[in-house]
Amino acid sequence: MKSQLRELDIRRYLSRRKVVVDDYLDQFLPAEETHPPAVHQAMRYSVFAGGKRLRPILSLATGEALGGEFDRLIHLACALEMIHTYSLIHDDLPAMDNDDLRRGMPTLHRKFGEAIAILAGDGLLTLAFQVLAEIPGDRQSEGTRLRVIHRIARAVGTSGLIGGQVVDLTMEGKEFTPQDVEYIHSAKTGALLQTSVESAAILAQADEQARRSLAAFGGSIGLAFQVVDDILDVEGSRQELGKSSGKDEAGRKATYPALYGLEASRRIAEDLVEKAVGELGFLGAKAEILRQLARFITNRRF
Ligand code: GRG
Repeated sequence: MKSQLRELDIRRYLSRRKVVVDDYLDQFLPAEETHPPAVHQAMRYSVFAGGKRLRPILSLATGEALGGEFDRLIHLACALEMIHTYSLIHDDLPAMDNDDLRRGMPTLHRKFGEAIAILAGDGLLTLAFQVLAEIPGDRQSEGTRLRVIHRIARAVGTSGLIGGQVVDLTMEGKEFTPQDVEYIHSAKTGALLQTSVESAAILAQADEQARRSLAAFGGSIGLAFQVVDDILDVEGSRQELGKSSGKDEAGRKATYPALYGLEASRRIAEDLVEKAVGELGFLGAKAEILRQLARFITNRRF
């Protein structure tokens, strides 16, 4: 009963925060009619096609638990969602996963064509760094802003997202080891989730020990998130997920269920979340939202 109530609470929290994040995304993104409209319409189409806004919400929740300022954190939160949306757009392209459904809507290249989809993805990635460079603050906070930008660039580049995607694509149909799968998941998916937490800690000027604990928390929930995504690809329906399912097995992708089976994968995800929650002790009651967000990751159905 208590855990059902918690689940309801966290879902309500997520939907309230999504409204706030969407409002600011709307302000940061150029209006559809801004010249040249084709690319701005496409950027807005993908950003507002749906999405749980987990990365921005994790970022806001972390920063706020540490007493960070909302006006600064919201720049970080929206930049992370722009980067995430760019990665989804490019991942769906014919040259990559060739998907026709994302967030319950036709993928961007199906709707606007491949060239505009590539450019809209590039536009979102670039705008994200502009929005980060515009984090408000006095001269003293410039160093902090630079550290945040550097941390995010590392998570998104060849040592993170792009590196993970390259190994994922090149391993398709080949024999893979547990180390391969852990690398792919941690880099492709985990890095952005981890940096959503860690960059918020940096922006809120957490001390070194707190930053490390939060980075460990983010790393574990990031990996757990992708393990659950692998499970949902086997168990979830296209309607529930708003994207195609069953593609991992068909494409002989490197996944946790392929390595360990569904039951063991579920246990791995739960253990990762418990390990993550164990890092939050220093925050006491202030970490309650982060704890619930972490548990939502293993309980989610979409
Ligand atoms: C840079 C081309 C390129 C790719 C990088 C991150 C990535 C690699 C590709 C994105 C596609 C993908 C399957 C990523 C795995 C992470 C994942 C499960 C994304 C979906 O995240 P959710 O569930 O999506 O948070 P919503 O729609 O709710 O935002």
